[in-house]
Amino acid sequence: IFSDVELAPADPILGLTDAFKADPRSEKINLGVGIFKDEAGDTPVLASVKQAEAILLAEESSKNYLGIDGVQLYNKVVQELLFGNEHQVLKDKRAVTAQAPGGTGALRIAAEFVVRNTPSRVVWISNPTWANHRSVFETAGLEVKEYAYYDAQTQDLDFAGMLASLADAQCGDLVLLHGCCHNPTGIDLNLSQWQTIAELCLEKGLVPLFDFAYQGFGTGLNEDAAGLRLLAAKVPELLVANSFSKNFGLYNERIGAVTLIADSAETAAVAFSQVKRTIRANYSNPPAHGALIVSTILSRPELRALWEQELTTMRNRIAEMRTLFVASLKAQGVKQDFSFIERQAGMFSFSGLNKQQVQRLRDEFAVYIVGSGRISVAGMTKANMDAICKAIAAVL
Ligand code: PLP
Ligand code: TYF
Repeated sequence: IFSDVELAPADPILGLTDAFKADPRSEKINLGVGIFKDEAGDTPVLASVKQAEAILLAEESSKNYLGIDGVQLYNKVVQELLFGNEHQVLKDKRAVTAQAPGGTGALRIAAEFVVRNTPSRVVWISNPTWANHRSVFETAGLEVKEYAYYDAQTQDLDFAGMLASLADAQCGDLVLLHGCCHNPTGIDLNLSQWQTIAELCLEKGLVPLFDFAYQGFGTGLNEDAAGLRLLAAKVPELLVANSFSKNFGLYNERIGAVTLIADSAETAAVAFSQVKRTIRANYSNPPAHGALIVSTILSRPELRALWEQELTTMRNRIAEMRTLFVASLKAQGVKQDFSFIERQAGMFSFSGLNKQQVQRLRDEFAVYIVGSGRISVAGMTKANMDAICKAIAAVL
């Protein structure tokens, strides 16, 4: 039965890492995959995580199964991080949360829950978006449609185009929205645009599905959640898939959560029973370690303060690299205006470099970026910046 299986195409981002690893050139630079690197080019375990792990090592007394929805304290602190302590949806108990294996696992559970339990079959994703969205949703049985998002001419948001696309969405359709730090463009909605999207969802009966993978990487933990909190206050039904891979540096622990908001506490509780059924049919119950780390940090004030400080350091380093990147391109004699890079938020910058230029960067300069022209600014350091900008200046 296996002899006729066709070879799968490589993941456009993770496949790039494989190619990078196989490259023998010592001067090679990987600005492909979205992984935070410090000034030394390392991705270390956060000090707050190490301290939480020390506590767990001393105090953990059993490896018994978790419940289907994971660590209870974790699910509570996740809700508070997403919505703040005072949000009406929490007071009304309209939000239910289940621990999930990463943001990807959360997206998959959310999608499969919708397909199995509701009449909705369509999800709208931005063009462009994270490469895995389409395949996660299609594998779960959703039909994927695209809304306009990026204007290549202005290198800015195409909000009019976004609204025009979503005018074709039907009642019950899901709309995937990046909570902040849009991947790959780094361009987010402002508050008045979030307000317009909230009104559109309300008017047409669209259900927002937030992908929230970078909380704290844009402006701050609360600022980055403003769009989510605004929509949650306006629309009756909403889903969130959040990830702690980036903001806790817990990439390989696979820790995230799926949160459902219904129009009443009763409906939310019934829906949650089906979310749990979906989880059970996939992996029975989640692994504990990542959830225990996050809940330990978020529930202890001194650890939480340390983590927030570490998150701020990560965010500030990326912002500093954006400024240096723009200045260094200028210093290399690049005449084109790259100031938009400083207006973008999060790990990524959508450079506007075309496929040919991306290929030359890789072939001639061993600088790896994603084919769309997306650059992981989080992979830049003061040490590699000149080499990167020289290479870009040469291919422009
Ligand atoms: N969603 C977006 C927009 C991402 O950039 C990522 C990146 O990893 C994910 C989801 C997946 O997160 P995780 O690694 O936690 O599955
Ligand atoms: O976009 C990125 O680079 C990150 C990491 O299949 C990633 O979100 C990339 C591809 C993938 C899983 C994670």
